Amino acid sequence: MRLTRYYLPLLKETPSEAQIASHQLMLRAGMIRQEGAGIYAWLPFGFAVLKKIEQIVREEQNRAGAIEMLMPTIQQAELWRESGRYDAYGKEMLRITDRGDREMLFGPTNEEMITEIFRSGVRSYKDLPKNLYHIQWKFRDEIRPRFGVMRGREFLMKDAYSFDADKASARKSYNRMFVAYLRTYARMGLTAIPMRADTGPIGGDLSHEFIILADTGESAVFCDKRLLDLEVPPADLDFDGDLQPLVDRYTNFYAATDEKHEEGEFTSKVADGDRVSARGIEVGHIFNFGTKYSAPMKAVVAGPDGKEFPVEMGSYGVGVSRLVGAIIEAHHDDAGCKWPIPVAPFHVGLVNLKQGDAGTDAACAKAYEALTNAGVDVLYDDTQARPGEKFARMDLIGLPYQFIIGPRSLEAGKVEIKRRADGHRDEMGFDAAIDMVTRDVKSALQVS
Ligand code: 5CA
Repeated sequence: MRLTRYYLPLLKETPSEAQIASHQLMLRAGMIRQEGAGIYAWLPFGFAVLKKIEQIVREEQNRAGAIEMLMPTIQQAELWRESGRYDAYGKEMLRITDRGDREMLFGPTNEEMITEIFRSGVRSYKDLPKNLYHIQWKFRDEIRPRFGVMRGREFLMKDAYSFDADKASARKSYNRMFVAYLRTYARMGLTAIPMRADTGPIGGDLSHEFIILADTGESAVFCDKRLLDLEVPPADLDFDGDLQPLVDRYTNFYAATDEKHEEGEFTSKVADGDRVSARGIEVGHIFNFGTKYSAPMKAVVAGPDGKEFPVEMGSYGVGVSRLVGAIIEAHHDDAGCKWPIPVAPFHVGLVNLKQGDAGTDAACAKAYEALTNAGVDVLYDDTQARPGEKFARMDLIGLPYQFIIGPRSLEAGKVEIKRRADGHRDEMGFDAAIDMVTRDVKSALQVS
């Protein structure tokens, strides 16, 4: 993509309404635009990141055996009366009436709807287990939307719902999502720690929040430092096997959010030097709530003896749009974003230091073609801006590699490569540079 043809409205000044780095950088780097309190338009650069995150979430859900579908954003109040949550949900629910005065709502979550869908299609325990998910916009009329996409009113969530015949099988479904989540966040360059958590309006007693440690996080959290060093489960893991030992390896360490924190247990279980009390960003939340919805909504199946019983359920959320902010919180510096390769909107920023010069123009065209042919996504700064402005812009938008071509280096038969993550710079021959960047990008995109 040529920058002169792209839509990347950058801001020079830090907007005063943005208090945390990710919100400031998303506005400055032309990723989002506020259209109302907690409501954002996703501009092309931000949308590209959102789609990459969504795709990683999808691949890991599929790997764990969940099946994708799509439910509508608008729901009927009637369904929520069946579960008893219509009144209980309170002012966070955006309630709507249609022209026939029917009560509707913009879905804040989908337990009721998926339970209705399940009960209309499944009759026998033989059809279980099942896990269905979608990636869809939600609306919650938060009292205090803030920090940009971190706490929005309209936000994108992946929500999965599992259905099992008994508690032991439901635990297996829970474990599959637990492990899928560890892989999902790791692929985005994040270390997410599963923590014992409160269940709020979703309900149930078994629940974990997945938390990224960050000073700007909204939750106070407590955990064992050793959790940060655990190995990520591999891609070829057998999701039909027994995942309990793997899950136990994580949950044996102390980790809890504020609401579930037990100071006595924390100090007795965790050595002095390993105690972390910090702030964190909740990027996912998984729940097992038994028959909380299936019993009142009569989502039943027939057992081997023909007798009907309500199914065991769980739900599993990932904050897809929140993750864009969370990744920036984890990967940025004073100059701007530093995108990990798997979620980067483009892999390489190609900088022509003397646009209009026949030599640099031709070398840039050649680099653009070679990288693109090798499957590397390039944003080519082909504007007339001065080098200083081009460098600042590239640092702000944070593409993993900068490929810098100017008359001086060309004369020496070289190009300059800057790695945004650590600022490392290298001068090398044209072909060697293309090879190195291509190799690095390919290996970072390899899923293992
Ligand atoms: N139905 C369940 C799980 S599918 C559920 O709704 N869980 S939740 O309320 O915990 O939300 C799931 C995830 O969505 C959270 O972990 C968080 O990452 C994200 N999320 C929740 N509220 C917001 C919000 N206002 N803005 C952005 N992301 C949010």
